[in-house]
Amino acid sequence: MTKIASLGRRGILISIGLVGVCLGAAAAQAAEPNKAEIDALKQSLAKYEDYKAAIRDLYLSTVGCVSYSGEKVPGTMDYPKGAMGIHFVNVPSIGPTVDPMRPNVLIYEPVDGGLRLVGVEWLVPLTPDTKAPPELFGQTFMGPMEGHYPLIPKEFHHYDLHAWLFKDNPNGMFSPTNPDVKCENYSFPMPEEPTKMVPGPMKM
Ligand SMILES: [Cu+2]
Repeated sequence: MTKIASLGRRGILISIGLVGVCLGAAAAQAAEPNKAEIDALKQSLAKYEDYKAAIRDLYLSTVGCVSYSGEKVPGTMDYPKGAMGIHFVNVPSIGPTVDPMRPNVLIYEPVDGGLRLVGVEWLVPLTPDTKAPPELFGQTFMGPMEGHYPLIPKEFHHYDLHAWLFKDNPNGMFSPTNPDVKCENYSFPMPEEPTKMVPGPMKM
């Protein structure tokens, strides 16, 4: 993996071309998450079903309900058609290490004029010291990629992992988008272009 970082520009371009294939393979090989671990996590986060509790703990809303059309664009993330929902981000917790019990983002779906907690996300910034993509629950983080513009600056190069803990995802608990999460009938829909990949260590 670290070899990729030392490859020339050409190597990086080739690697990016392979990303779609690699992500598919990584998902297929990912270990089954430990059920007890996931249950404990869900239990500790259940208080955030009330979004006001999340805000009091500084998970702040980024307002737009993010979704992707499923369009495949070379050099970008392979996001299946579906939504990522409304991200409530706890900025102070974002750093080089991840706490499995404290995701950096809570994800809400707009439902009947309210907000339903549906998932969580961990974010790890890409730095010159990054040797390999982070892993959690036997899953390798996706990326590295740009920030999800326009709600996050493009310059925020990072890895991320989504977990749909509170709403089933037909594509799997750790798929980045959930086709069953809807942004329609909400005042701030935010359809986004698939996020650009950036060079850096990734798992093949
Ligand atoms: Cu997300």
